[in-house]
Amino acid sequence: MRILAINDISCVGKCSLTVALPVLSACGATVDILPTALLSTHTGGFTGYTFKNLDGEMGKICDHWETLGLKYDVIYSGYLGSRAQIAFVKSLKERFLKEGGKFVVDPVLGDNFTFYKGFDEDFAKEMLSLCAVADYILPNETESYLLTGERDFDRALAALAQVCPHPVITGADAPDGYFIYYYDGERFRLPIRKVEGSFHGAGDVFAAAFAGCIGGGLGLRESLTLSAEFCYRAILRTEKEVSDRKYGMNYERELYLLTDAFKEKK
Ligand code: PXL
Repeated sequence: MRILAINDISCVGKCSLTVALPVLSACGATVDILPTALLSTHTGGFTGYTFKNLDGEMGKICDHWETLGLKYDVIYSGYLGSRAQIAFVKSLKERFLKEGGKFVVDPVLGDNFTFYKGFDEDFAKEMLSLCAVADYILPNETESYLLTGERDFDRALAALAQVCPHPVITGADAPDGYFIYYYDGERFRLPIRKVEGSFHGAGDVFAAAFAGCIGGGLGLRESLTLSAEFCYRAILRTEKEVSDRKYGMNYERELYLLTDAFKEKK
């Protein structure tokens, strides 16, 4: 299984590519990376960070790859640094996804019902157009709202199902519990365990695990269940071991859950 991970490199504060590489590797994938931006830290909670947009490099990198004839079983995209970049990533499906391959989009926009720094309504609109070419999208509850304008999860999921065949709303805090809402021909809810508080990088840990599971041949529900369990255990560990949550999740010692699940698979 060969996966292309498109995401930024935040040098400090575990998220994006520094998480995607180990997590996807644990699922047995060969991982190639297309960095979208280079930051000294991620943008959530740090001040004074450096930010270098890699728009100019991405096109050249992909032109070179075309000469190598590279094709992917899964393309997984996360944090994108500009609207132009979103348009560019859309074109990569055509150029690099194998016939029958899967395009997984984590529409990284925000958390706690606000946009991450540098993102706005226009950016969300462009992100929705990327969702429209994806097989699976993984918005958190904030992103599902920013993409659809709906706070109600059933209505948000229904709106997203008009755009993409398999929308997944991760970590939905509903009146009757905490769920993953997803659409697979009809609407389903998967109950998940909740830990109070917010954990930076949790969305990236979950999304990378999901891309690895779905690329590794697990079904949709099975992929969601395993990714949620992996993420939950990493959250428990982080809660115990990490005093400053902006530095990200301690997921490393839970990677065996993924390696074990995939050890019999080719
Ligand atoms: O984890 C999402 C994310 C990814 N990349 C960058 C971010 C964030 C969230 O803050 O700032 C650069």
